[in-house]
Amino acid sequence: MIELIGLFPTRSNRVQWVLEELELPYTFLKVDFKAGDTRSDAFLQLNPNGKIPVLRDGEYVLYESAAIANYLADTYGDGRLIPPVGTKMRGTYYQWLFYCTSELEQPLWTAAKHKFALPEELRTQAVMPAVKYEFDRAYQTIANWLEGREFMVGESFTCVDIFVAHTMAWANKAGMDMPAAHVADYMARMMGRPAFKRMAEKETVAFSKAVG
Ligand SMILES: N[C@@H](CCC(=O)N[C@@H](CS)C(=O)NCC(=O)O)C(=O)O
Repeated sequence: MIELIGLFPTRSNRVQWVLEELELPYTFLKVDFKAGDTRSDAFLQLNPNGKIPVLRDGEYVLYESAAIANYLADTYGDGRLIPPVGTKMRGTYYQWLFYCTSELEQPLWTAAKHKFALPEELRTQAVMPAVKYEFDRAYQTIANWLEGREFMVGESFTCVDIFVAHTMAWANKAGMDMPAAHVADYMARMMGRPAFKRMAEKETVAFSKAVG
């Protein structure tokens, strides 16, 4: 049985979206890092970094959202969500997946760390102009690439679309400027997918149960 360990809304949504796209049965164990759940001995045995998401597939444990997404697509995708190994398309897929996690996401994570994740004495607002500068550059690179394209890679939906749409949604929440209309259309298309809606619905139900 597959178990996703994470929290809504965090990078664990990327993994949950993959699970929903592949229509795999899974359970979702919620852990709240703000409440210290990810610092317990039991959690640190799974991920010594004390971070979510973590995936358990039987005895097998994996962390890092991009690694988990690739593992799931390779293992259970049956040709869906990831181009075949050894093709140029797979190379392009890796290019954008790594670009997303190292260039597009990095300034957002820097901003978040200086807002809440770092110890208070290490936080500074002085990083914010660099955050904006770096995000704008990465956003523009992706906006240029998306011009005239339906998906980030090739002619079909892949994990890269999940990562880019998730990260852009994060940027939106963080108040970044994202002026390109075709990027907004792309995001609306990605978030209009049945798998995304199923994930959002599950979260709404779980959230209302938790607060109700
Ligand atoms: N590169 C990791 C980043 C994981 C990460 O930083 N997760 C955040 C939540 S989105 C977290 O667990 N933060 C808790 C902390 O930093 O203590 C991935 O993509 O999985």
